[in-house]
Amino acid sequence: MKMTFRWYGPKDPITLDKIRQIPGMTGVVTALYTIPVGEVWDLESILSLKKLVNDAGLEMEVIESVPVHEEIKLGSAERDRLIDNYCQTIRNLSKAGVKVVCYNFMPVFDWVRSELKFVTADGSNCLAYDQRTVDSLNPKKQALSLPGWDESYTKQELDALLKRYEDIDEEKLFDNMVYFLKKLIPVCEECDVKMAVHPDDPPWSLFGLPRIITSEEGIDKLFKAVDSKYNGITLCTGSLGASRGNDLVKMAAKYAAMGRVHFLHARNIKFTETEDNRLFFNESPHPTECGSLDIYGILKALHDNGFEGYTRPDHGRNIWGEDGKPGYGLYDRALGATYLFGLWEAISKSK
Ligand code: CS2
Ligand code: MN
Repeated sequence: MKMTFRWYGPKDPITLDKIRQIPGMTGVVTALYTIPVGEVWDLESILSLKKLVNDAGLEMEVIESVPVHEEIKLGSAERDRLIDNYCQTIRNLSKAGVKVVCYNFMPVFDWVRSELKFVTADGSNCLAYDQRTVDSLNPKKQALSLPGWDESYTKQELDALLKRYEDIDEEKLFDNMVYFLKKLIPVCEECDVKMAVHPDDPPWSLFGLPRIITSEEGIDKLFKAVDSKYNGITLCTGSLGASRGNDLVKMAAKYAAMGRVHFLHARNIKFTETEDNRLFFNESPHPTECGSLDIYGILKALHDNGFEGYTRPDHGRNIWGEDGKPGYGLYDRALGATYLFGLWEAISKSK
């Protein structure tokens, strides 16, 4: 396991120097944030980002994310040109020593939460999901915005895009994903870059848009359709874990044994029972004891099944007065990293 930390590039207030001081940290997970979705990431820009990272004593072997253009997800006539661009980006990343690319295949919106600063009992704040609030949102009626979303659309463009998705059900979206990967994976095999799809977060359909990377069934189907080790997953525990039907320990063991887990996002969440049985969870500190997910069991399952990929602490809380990007403050993620690092050492040495 290689411990990494997400870094949002030169504008991130959490600098590379700070990241380097977290025990066990080998590298950062980052991206070129200024290149419009669909355009090729040129080698020169990739190399200058890499230089910044390497000069700080860290590696840049994982990219999160190279976003997939909506035209590819929609399967329109424009997709071939955009897939060619994506392939060229992969070739360029490979020349810079990148080993894993994380991406997602969620239409229009990335992760969805109802609160960005849910205050917990100890005074820290974190991201939370209250089904009642989410059920009341309608992107066709009111403007929605969350950090991490592509905000380059105008209201009209967004409406038009949502309209086009009315014809896309889960089956069509899946076919479009397979079409994309059938062209992309041979390039990845040639240049030794592993694709690691991030599960849908949360793992169910929202606002009438289809979502397909939500469960063991969906992942099995994807692996079968494009059967290559280069077609793998990012095991994001907090994303898949929001659906109580997902047995994460089983999935970790199974997919690690298949050599398909290239990247681990360790995130814990805590469910709260509600009077009306609606779903409510908040993101908790990483240790097993602090949330509802068995982080120890997941790491052990990965270890027992030969996981050798990259790991990063996923979302943390804002603690100690920090006012960081929601999910991406320094302190709680750093605590998470040392916890994960310690767990891994203990699991390794108890063999
Ligand atoms: C991340 C995702 O912040 C997060 O929750 O795990 O935004 C992730 O980067 C993308 O879905 C991957 O493409
Ligand atoms: Mn994640």
